[in-house]
Amino acid sequence: MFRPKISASLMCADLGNIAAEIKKLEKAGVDYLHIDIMDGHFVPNFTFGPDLVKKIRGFSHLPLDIHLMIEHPEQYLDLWELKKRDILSFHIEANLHPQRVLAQIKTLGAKATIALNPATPLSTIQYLLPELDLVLLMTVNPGFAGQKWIPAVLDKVRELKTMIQKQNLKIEIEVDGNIGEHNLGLLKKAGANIFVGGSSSVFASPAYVKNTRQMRKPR
Ligand code: S6P
Ligand code: MG
Repeated sequence: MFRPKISASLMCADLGNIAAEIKKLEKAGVDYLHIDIMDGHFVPNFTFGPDLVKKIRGFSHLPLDIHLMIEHPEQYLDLWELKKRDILSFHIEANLHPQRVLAQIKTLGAKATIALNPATPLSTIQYLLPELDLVLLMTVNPGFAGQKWIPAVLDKVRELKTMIQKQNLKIEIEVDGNIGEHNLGLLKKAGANIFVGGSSSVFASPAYVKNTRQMRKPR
């Protein structure tokens, strides 16, 4: 049976109590901790860095889903002490030699993932599909939590799923940005299987167990 994977976006957690928050997320049964890394250039905001990521590893067994929203991602791949089940994504808009970066991520042991902004066409990754473990489709323009999703991405998810099936590949599709009750069913039907839970879902109230269960509800 299809089981949606939930990646909880730590940017939306109570950062003053991050260890306790992560324990709550573990109890809620999320599959990944989604960690947004921003550099103030690729996106107009800053978030976490490698020291905090190291600390998080110290108090959670969950795999990390590290989303690099930075320029020159190729220079910062080995900062995260990647483990086998981790996801490491970088933006196609931020790199000119993606095959090289994907191969490096695989060597470091994580799932090789490319992220696309809402306006970036799928043709940019057409020739990369065989190198990919996962594609992260942004449903908002990256940089901030609490935005409204861009429904045009729904067609993009559908189109990507078709491209993957045509080539008989096993690539997961993750969606990120304002994922919640209003669009989960649509995105799931379109072909997504990993859902980033932020202020619109997992963190919408303090009841993380209930909120996560709600995201997994068959629809
Ligand atoms: C946005 C970032 C996302 C957010 C997430 C927050 O730049 O990549 O991962 O943290 O979208 O969730 P929400 O429900 O507030 O959009
Ligand atoms: Mg993200």
